[in-house]
Amino acid sequence: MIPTQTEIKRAQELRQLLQQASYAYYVLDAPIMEDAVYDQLYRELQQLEAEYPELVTADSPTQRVGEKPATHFTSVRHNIPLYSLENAFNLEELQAWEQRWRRQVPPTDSAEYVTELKIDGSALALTYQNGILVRGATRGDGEMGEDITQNVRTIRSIPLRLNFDGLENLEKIEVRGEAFLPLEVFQNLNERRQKAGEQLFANPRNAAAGTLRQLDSRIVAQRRLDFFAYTLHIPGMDDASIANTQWEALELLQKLGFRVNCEHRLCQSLAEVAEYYKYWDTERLNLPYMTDGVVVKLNSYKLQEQLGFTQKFPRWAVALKYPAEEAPTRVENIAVNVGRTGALTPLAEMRPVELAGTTVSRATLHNSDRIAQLDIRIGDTVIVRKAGEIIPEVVRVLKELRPSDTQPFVMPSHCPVCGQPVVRETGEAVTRCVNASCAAILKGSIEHWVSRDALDIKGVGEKLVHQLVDKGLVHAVADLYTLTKEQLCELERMGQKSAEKLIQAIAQSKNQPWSRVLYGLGIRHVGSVNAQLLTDKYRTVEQLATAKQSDIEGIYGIGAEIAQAVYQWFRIDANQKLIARLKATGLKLENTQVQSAVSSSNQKLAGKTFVITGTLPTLNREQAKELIQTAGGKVTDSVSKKTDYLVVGKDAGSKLAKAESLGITQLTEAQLLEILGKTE
Ligand code: 0OX
Repeated sequence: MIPTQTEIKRAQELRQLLQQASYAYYVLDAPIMEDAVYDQLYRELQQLEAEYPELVTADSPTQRVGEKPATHFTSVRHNIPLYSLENAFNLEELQAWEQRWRRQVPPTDSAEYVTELKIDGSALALTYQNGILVRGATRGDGEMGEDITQNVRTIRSIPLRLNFDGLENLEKIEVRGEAFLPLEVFQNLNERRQKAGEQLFANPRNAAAGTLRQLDSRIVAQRRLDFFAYTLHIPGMDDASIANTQWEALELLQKLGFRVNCEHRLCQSLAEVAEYYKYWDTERLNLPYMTDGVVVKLNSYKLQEQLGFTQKFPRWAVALKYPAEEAPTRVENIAVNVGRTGALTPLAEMRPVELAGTTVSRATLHNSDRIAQLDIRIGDTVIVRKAGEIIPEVVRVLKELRPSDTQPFVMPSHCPVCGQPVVRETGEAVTRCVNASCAAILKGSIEHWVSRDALDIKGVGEKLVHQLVDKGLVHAVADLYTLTKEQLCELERMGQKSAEKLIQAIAQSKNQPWSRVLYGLGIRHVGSVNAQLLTDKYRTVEQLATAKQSDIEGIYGIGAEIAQAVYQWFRIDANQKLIARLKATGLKLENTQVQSAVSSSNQKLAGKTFVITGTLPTLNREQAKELIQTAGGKVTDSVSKKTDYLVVGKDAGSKLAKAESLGITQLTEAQLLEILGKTE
């Protein structure tokens, strides 16, 4: 079918409206449209495009998320190399830089500088052809980068189409800037990774770089990367014809629709630059993103041109770094912690040192590989950095200061808590204690079991858990359910009333749904979202325990690593016994609601709230809605805490990200039909 003129015009109009709304929200931080209205217009455009694929354009807001994960990234040569910046670590070095550049140009009295905050993220090179984003690439080695266009498209503050009024003759534009993860997003991401037993990102920069190199752009879209633009090039055209200064370039970038960091200043002297630098030294700790210095640029393009570049750097710009985030200190001990997954984490205990406003005395050394790489030893003087102003890390060892009697650190061959041999599997960086009854693992697993997203047992904190394990009252989570008032009353600061309350809270947790029980078991990689996905498919523990690994992997959203971890967990005898005990205590190890729904045939989705997003493969929106409603479910337009399921189709929009952030279970059309018993 061919679209009518009205449909063509409507698609254009919708694209424009959505672009404007997105620009106002993500770039200007001043929304002009309600979320619900945005979603409605987005859906209308999606439907039009689904009906007439020829209406899809590269700059359509629906094109922000790709449908298929990439298998690899292609290497690309940058049209103009991406230079890095020379560093200055204090104001003397800054002065030396000024003296150097002044010697290389005819004498000039005054020189204006533009100062910008140095965003600690990952540099990106964006290419626009006739105003449309055609390529997004990583910096790489400055000459060659990787083509990550599909991932770059997911960054909402990067325009897919430039606001081109009066600049239509600019055939090709290259824009450079910094992609970054806002600190809050970074913290949330790490919290989720911790809960799922995954390795944490050391700082927002690593998290941003790692995210940009994700092969699945749907994951990138959920991570909420942001972008500040800072340079503009027009290949083959004298840059001065569109801007004469860096200041004008920043203004132009804003006009074109980019987010430019609003803290840039025009300085008439180095003294003003110094003021800016000093002001932000403390103030930057209040910013919602990471900065590691200030970039000082000569404002005049003419001066920039005269100065040119060295092999690596522009001579007309310098990064004035904040050095206080790193400091030397001595390693007094290397302790080894055992977490709930049994992972042994070496921890440097150091002489306390002031870093970015806090006292640091411990830093994780991650694993044996990292220790070997650093060759860190007890007695060494090391440089510690407060990475991301959050997690302290040891950056390097000052070997020249090493005392003569130090010994290389060796990971213990036996668990420091239970004394059993530890294992390090081939290809794994982590050494683990695999003794299921190890007190450290046990304490960690009980703390996880009682935590808010798991069985949510109020009143059982870290101290109590330690007492219960150390006194031998609890050897497995199942023992919590046989604790008596008398046993509890013998513990420190435990009265009759508190003991009764505790027993009641523990008993109440038997009403928690199967998905929480599964999450509470603490299987590696099974966070609460994955637990929901698994229990939606496997409605009883027996079904899950006997499922084939390939079937588990077949669930949308469950990858090979997760499937393997789940499959292996149920193959361990002690775990099977634990399940049997938990079942005997009356905990829910099956989906009672859906089960009874199956038997009551036509009201399978009673009490459940659904939201539909994206284009489903076979059903249109109305058909899906009708099916859900007929089965007793409710369909609403926007995602909230009350949403039970998000039915996701192709090109899902902002709802998918919101659902992800709220941990709402996602279903494909096929999964929905399966629940409804509508599959052949
Ligand atoms: C930043 C940043 C980095 C690029 C090459 C010449 C000047 N991380 O915020 N680089 C530049 O500009 C360089 N500006 C910045 N603001």
